[in-house]
Amino acid sequence: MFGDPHITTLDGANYTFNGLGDFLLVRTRDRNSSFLLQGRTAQTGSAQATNFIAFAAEYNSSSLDPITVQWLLEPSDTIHVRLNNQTVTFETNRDGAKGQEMFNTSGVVMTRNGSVVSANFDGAVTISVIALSNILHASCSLPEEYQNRTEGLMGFWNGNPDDDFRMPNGSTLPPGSSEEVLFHYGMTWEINGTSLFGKRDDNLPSNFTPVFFSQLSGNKSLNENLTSTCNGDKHCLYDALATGNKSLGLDTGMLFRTYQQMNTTLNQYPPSIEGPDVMEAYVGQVKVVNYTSSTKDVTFTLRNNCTDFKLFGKNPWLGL
Ligand SMILES: [Ca+2]
Repeated sequence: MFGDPHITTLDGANYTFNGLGDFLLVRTRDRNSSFLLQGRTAQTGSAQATNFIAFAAEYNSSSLDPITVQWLLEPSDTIHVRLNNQTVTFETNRDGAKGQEMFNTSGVVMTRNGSVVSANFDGAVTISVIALSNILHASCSLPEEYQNRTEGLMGFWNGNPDDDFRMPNGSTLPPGSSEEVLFHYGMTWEINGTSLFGKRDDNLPSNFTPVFFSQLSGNKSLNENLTSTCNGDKHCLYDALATGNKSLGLDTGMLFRTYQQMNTTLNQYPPSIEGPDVMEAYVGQVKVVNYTSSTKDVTFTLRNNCTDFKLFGKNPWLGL
């Protein structure tokens, strides 16, 4: 999920949704836990478009107290982070990457690196939020247990992008629906009661209707110029045309590509490895341990140059 707002569903369907309000992005649960992600949008300057200005997540599990994290956009692409309605104070992480700060408490680990703030809930769900050009963008990684159990703007997660646009009443839009139709679909996920953000203090115009790409692409000379600047990327074009800001469009285009790469990585689950968890060895004796994996293309390597360990074979024997 990213941009103006351009959204990529959990199954990888892309669409543009410029609704104004508080929206349900994901709601899901399994036997032991439940997770909720909401997003708040505001009008992008004077453009007839909107962008995310805040995200809020709530994680509940049988073994933890409920955890709520809010990411709120502040000037100069900074993110104000709140945990259970208290401001989070990050500390320098000496073990982490340069410039990385951390906050760690029961059930949640958060890291901040410049304009990127990530939260991991109970080792299961990760939400990453970045502030760029005064717009918040988010991406999320959910555990497999939530498959077939999601609803909201991030779609119905079941491996099939063609059935992602499912409304609260259970009906589904066909793939390839127009932006106008998708706008009305998106509005069905607006939160009418109290959201995790609480009441809004800005007065929203009622019945905000965004400008659609089909209307924007009318101006031909501008388009040819922009098309080359944006390298044909539709997300970049929309943002640049709707806001009149080329660099915002380019930022969105860049993010779109980064998210695509990230999604490819996130969609891969770690391989299963069979072998003992504990090894007992005695000085002067050779101990051979066998680790195998039935997952395709798994390579075992030994880290560091430890001369006491040797690796045999591709599906290896570990000797020491
Ligand atoms: Ca789906």
